[in-house]
Amino acid sequence: MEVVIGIPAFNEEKNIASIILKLKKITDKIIVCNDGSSDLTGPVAEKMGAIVITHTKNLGYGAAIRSLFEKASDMNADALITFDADGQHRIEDINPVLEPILKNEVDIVIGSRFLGNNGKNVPAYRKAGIKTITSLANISTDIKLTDSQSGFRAYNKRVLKEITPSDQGMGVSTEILIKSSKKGFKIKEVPITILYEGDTSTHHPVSHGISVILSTMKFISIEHPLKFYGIPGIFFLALGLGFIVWTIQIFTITRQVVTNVALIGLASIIVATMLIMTAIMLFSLVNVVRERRSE
Ligand SMILES: Nc1nc2c(ncn2[C@@H]2O[C@H](COP(=O)(O)OP(=O)(O)O)[C@@H](O)[C@H]2O)c(=O)[nH]1
Ligand SMILES: [Mg+2]
Repeated sequence: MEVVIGIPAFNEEKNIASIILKLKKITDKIIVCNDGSSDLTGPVAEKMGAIVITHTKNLGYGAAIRSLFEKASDMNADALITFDADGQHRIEDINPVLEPILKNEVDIVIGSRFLGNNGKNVPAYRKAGIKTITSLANISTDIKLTDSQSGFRAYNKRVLKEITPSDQGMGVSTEILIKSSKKGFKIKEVPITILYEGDTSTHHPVSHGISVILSTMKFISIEHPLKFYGIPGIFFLALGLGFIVWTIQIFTITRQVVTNVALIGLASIIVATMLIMTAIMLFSLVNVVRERRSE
């Protein structure tokens, strides 16, 4: 089995050499996606013998994952492991993450920071953010995950061939899971230990969290437009009709229109119409695009 390790890297000259050196014990097929770094990440990685994909400007984590998928697929890899460049992941966790793929048990393995009893290292505010995003992602995937945001994963060949990540940023982690679940790929989590020493984050946690939540909602809405817009649409329709009926009832008794009640009714019906139209239009659009793609 040809195993490739892919490392997304943005300004990681401090860590990249030692990581590549350690990973060499596992495979000599190491790809680094140097995503517009302004430091020596690219030259250092190349010197260490990695295959380097260069983005001339910073496109984001998701764009790097996409480049790694494409390169691994071109190399005809049987498995791709994604591994962070900042030294937070441990080399000794690679075997457990890879094993279910080698045994052909599942298609994707996620190295979870929370499975078992090992969430202790994760700062509380990060834990809260990751949990929120993961519960959002769980709406759309069949299995109940504990860590949808881990960058430490293994993918088999089928996933590399069939999934094309499109999110440019950190939202790619949930995007891949939502698309994979739709295709019926099997996903499993195994516990890993995450290290928090030194500089471990590129982005501010708040903007990072918000952008991932928005992106996850986008992918859920595309995968399940009828549910995503239709259910709130029906809710607002019922609410609006309720207020209109109420307005009429008051009118028949008092011959007066209570404007506030009537306005809430009208506004709800307008919102409902918009949501229901969005649901139908998006549903049709997504299906037309899918049909064209499979022609
Ligand atoms: N290619 C690329 N990689 C990035 C970017 N931002 C972060 N990374 C890499 O993605 C990995 C995880 O990023 P990090 O900021 O540590 O995420 P966190 O630990 O979840 O906060 C590291 O290897 C980073 O070098 C980016 O804009 N482009
Ligand atoms: Mg990190």
